[in-house]
Amino acid sequence: MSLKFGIEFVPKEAYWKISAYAILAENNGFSNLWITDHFGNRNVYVTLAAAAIFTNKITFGTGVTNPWMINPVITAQAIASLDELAPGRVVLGIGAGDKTTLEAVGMEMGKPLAAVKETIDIFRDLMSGESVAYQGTVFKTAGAKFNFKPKNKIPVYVGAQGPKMLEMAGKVGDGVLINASHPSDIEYAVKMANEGMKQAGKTASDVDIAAYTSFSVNEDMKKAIKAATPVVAFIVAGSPPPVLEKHGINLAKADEIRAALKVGDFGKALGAVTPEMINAFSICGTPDMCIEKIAELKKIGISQFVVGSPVGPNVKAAIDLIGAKIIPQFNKD
Ligand code: F42
Repeated sequence: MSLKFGIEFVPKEAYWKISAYAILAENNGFSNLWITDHFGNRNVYVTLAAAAIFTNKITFGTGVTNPWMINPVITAQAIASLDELAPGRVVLGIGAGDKTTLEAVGMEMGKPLAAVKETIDIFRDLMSGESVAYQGTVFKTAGAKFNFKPKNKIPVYVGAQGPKMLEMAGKVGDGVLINASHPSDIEYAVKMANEGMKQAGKTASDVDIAAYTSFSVNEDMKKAIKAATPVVAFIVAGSPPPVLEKHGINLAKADEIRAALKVGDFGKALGAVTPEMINAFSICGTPDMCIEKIAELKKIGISQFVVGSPVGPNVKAAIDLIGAKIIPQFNKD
């Protein structure tokens, strides 16, 4: 089976720049475009709307939104409206939400598993065009209904890391977005998602399992690593000790990075990033090095490989390089 390629963009860039990247990605053989959702960046739906208008065939969606910042009915409304801009090309990506970001606006995560599941239920019910009376533990609706009729069945992808969320993603999702880059993390996540799929009587072709990686490619390995280093520093700073220990990462070094980032000393933070950290939390290097690592993930069972930030030291050049040298390697079988 061939492997699909997706690409993630963070809308810290304006809509026109991401639209230009989206066009380039589409022309280079990427099938999926994912836009992240954090309130500090540009709005995810404005960014997606622009990308929808400027592209022709790439499938696109939130990568990922959450149940807390936007009520599920508005999420459904936004996705249904996007589907009118680009019929049949839209997906919903939903996850528990980023704890730090939520706390910054005084929101508590509450029951993440229930909230994500209930958002998916309400989303699907509303998309059917019927009046929805839903009694969840987190969300309730009393006769919510759209005044327009959504036309297409829209796939739902669940962003998941924890064992229960992964299992639920496999059980109820049309896709799973696994935010990890290392084979051991992907292997565990695929196993948990498969568990959920089994419970629902699903087979591999029913759920698109995506590795949502931190990625950097360049013909010069050192340049690729240099571009990945800031992203890895932030991942290390945000990772709990068990995750760091699992990858043999020195906790004192991780503390050093966290402390330096907190006071804005980026030089010190980036200087403390080790090769072990780069290896654990990114896929980076020359095209050949990346091909080898992607092939390993494919063997584990992923069906989509998502090229995430930073993509490469030069985003445009990296997209062209992926299209010329990497994607064709996975279109052969
Ligand atoms: N987060 C964002 O805010 N923006 C993004 O753009 C974004 C992109 C993204 C892409 C892929 C991806 O996989 C994740 C992404 N995230 C993004 C992060 C995402 O929002 C989550 O923060 C991340 O996936 C971590 O969530 P998790 O799947 O590990 O779930 C956490 C919350 C968790 O604790 N899960 C437990 C588990 O085992 O899976 C479940 C805990 C549980 O069972 N809770 C009970 C319940 O009902 O929810 C309640 C327990 C109680 O005590 O009340």
